Amino acid sequence: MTVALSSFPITKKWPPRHPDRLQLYSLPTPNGVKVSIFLEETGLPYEVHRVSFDNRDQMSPEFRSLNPNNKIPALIDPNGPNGEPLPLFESGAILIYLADKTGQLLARDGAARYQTLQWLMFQMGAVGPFFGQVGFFHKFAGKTYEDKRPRDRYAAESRRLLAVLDQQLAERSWIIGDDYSIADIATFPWVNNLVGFYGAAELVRFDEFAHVQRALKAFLARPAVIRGLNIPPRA
Ligand SMILES: N[C@@H](CCC(=O)N[C@@H](CS)C(=O)NCC(=O)O)C(=O)O
Repeated sequence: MTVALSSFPITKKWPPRHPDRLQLYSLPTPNGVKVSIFLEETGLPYEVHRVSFDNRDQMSPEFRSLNPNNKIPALIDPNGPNGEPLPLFESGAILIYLADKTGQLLARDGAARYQTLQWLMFQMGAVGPFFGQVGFFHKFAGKTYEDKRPRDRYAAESRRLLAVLDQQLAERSWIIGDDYSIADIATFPWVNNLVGFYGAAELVRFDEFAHVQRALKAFLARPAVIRGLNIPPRA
């Protein structure tokens, strides 16, 4: 029996205008834009709904019915496996699912598939969490803490991660080689955020990572990235 999209409580708070399209619930944060950039790169039809942090939308019962971890991005594919709607959260899982659905930006099999997933996990398990802590201690509430040891610890680890990435990019255009992939889509929004919005370029001495700088510049020049970085618009 096919489950209707309307049976998902989240559709009561954010009614779909195009129920046949992917429903994305997001904001243009480094995790949110991974999905909008992927969708813009591939042209998969979707409808985006803004989850306002100012209104604490992520804590609403409707949003939590889709993601009990109350974080964006989350999505529903009305036409998932076996034609049933598929609800998903966690940006890495969403990227893998959409890449497999479209056959784009992740090899279907072979070494390249697992190398892409390896670097995606590197982003999910290390780059995102550590860069995020730099944001907290350098730009947000933790900025006023007198004890600078937490900030310095996260900045040092972020520098180390940037060095790993720099070495990987020294002989490659993109993270896994000549092919742009979901590993790049997951990683560069975080690098961009670290040195842009968080203002931590000096703290992590970003000028020492020439290969990361070059790849970030190429990433930010892609038309789909330019669009995706502002989807959904903040207001
Ligand atoms: N591991 C999760 C992390 C998601 C996440 O941290 N999202 C942030 C925005 S970048 C969020 O929704 N924050 C709202 C909150 O914590 O209340 C993913 O990659 O999807």
